[in-house]
Amino acid sequence: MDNKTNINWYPGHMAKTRRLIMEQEKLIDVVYEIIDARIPFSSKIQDKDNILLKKPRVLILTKYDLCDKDETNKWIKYYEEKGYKVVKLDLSESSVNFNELINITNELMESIQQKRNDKGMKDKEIRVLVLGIPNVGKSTLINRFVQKNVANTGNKPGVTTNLVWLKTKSNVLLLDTPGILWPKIESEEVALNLASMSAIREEVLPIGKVSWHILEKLNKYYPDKLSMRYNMESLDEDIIEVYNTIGKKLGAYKNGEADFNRVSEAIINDVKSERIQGITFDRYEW
Ligand SMILES: Nc1nc2c(ncn2[C@@H]2O[C@H](COP(=O)(O)OP(=O)(O)O)[C@@H](O)[C@H]2O)c(=O)[nH]1
Ligand SMILES: [Mg+2]
Repeated sequence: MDNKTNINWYPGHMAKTRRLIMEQEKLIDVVYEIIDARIPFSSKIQDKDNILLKKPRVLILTKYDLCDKDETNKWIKYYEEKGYKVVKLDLSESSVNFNELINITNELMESIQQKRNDKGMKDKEIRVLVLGIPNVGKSTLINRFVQKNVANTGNKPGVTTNLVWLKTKSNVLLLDTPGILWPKIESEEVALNLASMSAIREEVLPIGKVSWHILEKLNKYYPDKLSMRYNMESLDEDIIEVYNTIGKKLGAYKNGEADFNRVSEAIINDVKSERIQGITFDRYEW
């Protein structure tokens, strides 16, 4: 296995995305920063790498249905104590209640709207940019939030032609293309957490390392889920034995050892396809 991990890999188009977003700065009222509830630390863009930090911001934890709520709620508390407005969402169902998000968005805009009212102007529609790293649910959020069956696109006067604002059932307008940022991966732990939740892909980390990481986390925090998923009577401390057990079950076991790649793919896919859920890999107190 390749032990040299290029965790600082940074795709070229990310720099371009950053620049494009910054060009639209004036048009954006509020930022929705999206993170994955299963990795509330690892999927968060750290302040120094973040953008539009002066804009009012809501931190949205998606995939709340898939997380370990006890652990994720500690992170929510942590972010709230840091001053973030936090909303948790389960976007797995097509009908999602966005009232809390809408209310918070309006609260964040209150003083700006008040200044307009003082000048005799009406409240403005609130223009929101959805921001986050890959695979956290940005597109799903936009699709669920946008009013369906309505001609919901079209350029507003004064807006650059390539920007399309989508209407929702509220006074919130969403920019049709989310801002995709790349995480600054400062530790292998973070990289592996991201890869475990498919936020970064195989080019960055070998699948053997990723599957090993998933098994270690399950073994440590969720042994019942591990033994239930792979139908193992007693959990072996030796993770190699877990690979062997899975390999035998999959028919991927030859000459006394598991086919490491096939078993790794199966493990990663078990998380991806939500066969293993109720898990949170970041721990607030390590
Ligand atoms: N179970 C569940 N899956 C979600 C949720 N939000 C997004 N997903 C899934 O996560 C994957 C990535 O979502 P997507 O919107 O494409 O992420 P993006 O790359 O940030 O735009 C898709 O398979 C979605 O169906 C959620 O709240 N719950
Ligand atoms: Mg997307």
